[in-house]
Amino acid sequence: GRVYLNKVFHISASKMFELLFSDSTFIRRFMNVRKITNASFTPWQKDASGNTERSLNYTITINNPLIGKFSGATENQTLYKESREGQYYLVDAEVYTHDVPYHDYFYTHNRYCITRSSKRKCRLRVYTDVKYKKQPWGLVKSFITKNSWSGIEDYFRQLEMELLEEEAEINQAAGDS
Ligand code: YK8
Repeated sequence: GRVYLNKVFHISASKMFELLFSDSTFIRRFMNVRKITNASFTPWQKDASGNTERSLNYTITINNPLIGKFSGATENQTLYKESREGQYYLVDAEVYTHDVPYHDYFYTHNRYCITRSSKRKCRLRVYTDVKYKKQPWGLVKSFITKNSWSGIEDYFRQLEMELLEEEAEINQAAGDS
């Protein structure tokens, strides 16, 4: 896997969790920018093991002439019970794209880790891996991997930029640095 984001933001850990993992204006706006449409979220719900889960369905827009322009996607998120309100949040997200070539071969695993570094600061770390459900032919595998990494890299680069803007807004509104 790879680490796409590993950065301290001048945003509290609980605020960061709210921005990324609730039906926030921030995430709605970010989805708009990424042309992710028809988004629906289930509420967070505790499962039998004590973790909390929810799932998202949306349509992604793809900038790749080899693939169709749109694909439906499902993202299953798990907030682990080891998470501590305001201190530490660990979320795993499995993203399945339904309408791209070879979609039945792979999915993407994103791990988001938010850790409090001070009252108004947190570190956000995102680790990503492309997982295979079936072993494709070598050439197909490298094709999937290459196309996935570029799309994922682009997504998290933009997420970082949008978070930096949000950070500036939050801290300006708070009237302190
Ligand atoms: C989530 C990983 C792969 C997929 C895509 C597939 C190409 C298939 C290659 C063929 C289109 C929001 C991506 C980037 C779509 C977007 C997914 C997003 C960014 C030719 C073999 C959607 C995070 C996320 C995870 C995985 C991304 C897909 O929150 O290349």
